Amino acid sequence: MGTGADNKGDAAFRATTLTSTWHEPAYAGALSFMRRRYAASSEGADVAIMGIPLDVATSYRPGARFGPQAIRRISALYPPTDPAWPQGINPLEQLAIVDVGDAVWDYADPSAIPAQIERQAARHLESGATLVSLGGDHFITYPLLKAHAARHGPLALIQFDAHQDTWGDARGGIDHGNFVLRAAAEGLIVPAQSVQIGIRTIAPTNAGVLVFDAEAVANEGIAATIHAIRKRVGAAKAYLTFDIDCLDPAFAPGTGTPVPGGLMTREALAILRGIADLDVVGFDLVEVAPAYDHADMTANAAVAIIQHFLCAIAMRANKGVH
Ligand SMILES: [Mn+2]
Repeated sequence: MGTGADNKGDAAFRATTLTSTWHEPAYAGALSFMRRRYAASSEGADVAIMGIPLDVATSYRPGARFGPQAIRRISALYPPTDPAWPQGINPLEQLAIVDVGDAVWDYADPSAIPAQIERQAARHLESGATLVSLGGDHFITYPLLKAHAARHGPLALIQFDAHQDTWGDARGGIDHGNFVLRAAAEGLIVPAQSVQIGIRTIAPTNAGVLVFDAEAVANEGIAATIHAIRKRVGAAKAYLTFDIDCLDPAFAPGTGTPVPGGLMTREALAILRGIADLDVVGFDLVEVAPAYDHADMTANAAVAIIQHFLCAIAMRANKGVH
C-alpha cells in the first residue's frame, strides 16, 4: 500500500483525535502502540496502553523489560487504517485509545516497585479507561490485579500460560511465579470462577483455579476450550492475563521460561474470539523477551493477541455487531 499524497506521518504525537488513523510506513516514524497518540493521561480514552518494563522477578532468562519496546515497534506492521482479520472491524477507529507510555520506578529500590505499578495503573483506571498492560514479566499481574480489584471487586481470572504461577513465597517476594497464589489468598480473584489455559508444568497447588492444560486443548479442541472458559467465568467481571509462553516455543521463542508442547498462535486467537463477549475489564500481555526472539515472531504474536482483545472491547461496546 502506498502512503498517498496526504501522508501526515507520526500519528504517535500528531494525531488530532484519539481515533485518528492514517497510513504510515511500518519501517519509519515515531513509534507508539499501533500509532496511537502518546498521552500522559488516559482522560477521555476508552483504552489506555501502558508498558510495564519489569523483569527483575524472572526465575530464568531476563529480558522482558524490553518487551514493551519490541511490541510497540512490530505493532507498526498493523496498518492503523485497516480492519482486523477476521473480525472485519477497526478497533482503532471505534475506540479512543491512547498510549500512556511506560510505568516508571526507581530500579535501585525494588521493594517499592509493586506499589508504584499499582498506583500508576490505578491512576489510569480512575478515568474509566480499560487498561491494556504490556509486560514485563508475570509478576506485574499481581499489582495490576490489586488496582483492578480495588475498582471492580474480586475478579474471575482468565490466564493463558504454560505455568500456573501458584508457587508460594512466605516472604511475599517479587517473583514471577507466585501472583495467582497471592491474588487468591488476598481475595483479588475468585478461584471458583477462574481458569488457566495451556498449562504444561506441575505446580504445588491449583489454588482452586480450573486448569485446562495444553493436552486438554489439543485433545478436546478449540470449541471445548471455549466452552470450559465460558462455563467457568459466566457473567463475572474478569481479568485476562496472557503469558506469551502459553504459545509453543515454535511460535513464541522470545520469552524467559519457554516450555515445549504449547498452543499454536492460531489456536489461541480462535479461543480469544470465542470468549470475546465475556466481561473482561482488564488485560495484560506478559513475558515477551525480544533478545531470545527470531524475526520478531514472538512480539508479532503478542500484537495479534492484543489486537484481538481490542476488537473484543469494540464489539462489546457495539452490541449486536458480533
Ligand atoms: Mn508462564
